[in-house]
Amino acid sequence: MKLRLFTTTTLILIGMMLKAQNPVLIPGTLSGTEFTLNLQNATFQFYEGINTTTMGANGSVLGPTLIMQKGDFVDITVNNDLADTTTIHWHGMHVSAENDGGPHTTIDPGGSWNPSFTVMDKAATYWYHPHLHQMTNKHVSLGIAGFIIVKDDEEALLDLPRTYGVDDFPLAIQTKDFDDQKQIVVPSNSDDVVMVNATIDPYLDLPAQIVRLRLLNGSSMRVFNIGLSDNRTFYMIASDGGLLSEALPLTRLQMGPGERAEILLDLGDMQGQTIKIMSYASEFQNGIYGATYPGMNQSMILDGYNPNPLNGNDYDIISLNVIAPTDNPVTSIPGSLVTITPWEESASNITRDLTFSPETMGLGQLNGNFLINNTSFDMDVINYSIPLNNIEIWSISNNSAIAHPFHIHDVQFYMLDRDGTPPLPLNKAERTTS
Ligand SMILES: [Cu+2]
Repeated sequence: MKLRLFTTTTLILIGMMLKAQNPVLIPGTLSGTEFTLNLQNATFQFYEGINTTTMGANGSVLGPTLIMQKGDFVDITVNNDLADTTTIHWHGMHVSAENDGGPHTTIDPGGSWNPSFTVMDKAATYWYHPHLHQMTNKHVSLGIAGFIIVKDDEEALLDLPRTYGVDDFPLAIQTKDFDDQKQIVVPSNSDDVVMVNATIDPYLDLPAQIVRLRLLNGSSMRVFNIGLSDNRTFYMIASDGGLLSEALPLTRLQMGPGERAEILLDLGDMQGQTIKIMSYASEFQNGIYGATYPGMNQSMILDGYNPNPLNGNDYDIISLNVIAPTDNPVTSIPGSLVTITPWEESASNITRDLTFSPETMGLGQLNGNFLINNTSFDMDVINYSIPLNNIEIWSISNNSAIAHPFHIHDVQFYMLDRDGTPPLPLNKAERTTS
């Protein structure tokens, strides 16, 4: 009898550990044309009862979702109440350098920054984060990151879910490394805790209908291989730069750091059930941060990388509990979305070759810096001066042993080919990235 009791208790405990415990935090929203962000030092309880030192915008961690309308002239005040100098960058948006919060546009401790610009971007999911030179990782890892949702007339015409927090959810997927006192370690290659919107072991209740998820890989280095636990098809409708021409059915979606994707899930027949968003990292080839080995050569070392249960294994990102549908739900996946007219290749003015390489070759290369065209980033050097409205072909080669994400401030791009092969449908979805 005692043994049975013990057994039952053990099973209940295991059951509790497997069940997602925490309702995912949904950031509040700010909308209109005037926005204020107050950057602050704070503490946040990632773990119940334990205060972790963090940074946040208008709160203890992350920041409010900024909802902007294409064509609006927006005026933003960023107050820096941190002890550190920092910047805030509107990642993915078409914004002039002085308003874009790159490493040169610093805000001193106690200072303010007041960018303003016309929103020229298509409806899509963008994000903001600090971008101080060599401090970006620290400030983002400690907590500052927020979504920007741009809306436009084209998107408004489509029968898509768009009620924030009801059938349209932003999900920032991040991994962090915590020390024994549950403080965030940064920099670190030992990020073994997965969170969504700063919530560890999260769940989200979703209505039994078509729902829209705005996924952001907000991690510093980790790549995710997004899929659903029952391997059901989901539908990608937008990449970093806007809506695709049609909904793209997928069972896997690889997302690099900084990347966003909007997906639709059809949960119409699922009420009462639970599925999970997973990262199927066991499917990664080596040479990706998140694979069993981070370098293409298995002898290559990345300090702190192994052992880590996330590397090369499949793991849960968030549990989705399907609840009753809302009134007037969206019930079908739209076919065509928007018309996209890529620039003509023949219209390009110049081809530039950019080659990534490690600063030092050899088995230790992953621990070192990386270069573009054998050149390191220099705050005082302008590498290219590009005439406004130039159409350019950039040919990107990776001569290092690890995959790198790539993005350009201010501008979006279309993909012509990958290793000489025209884009597959998924790669076409990468047509714009930033
Ligand atoms: Cu950026």
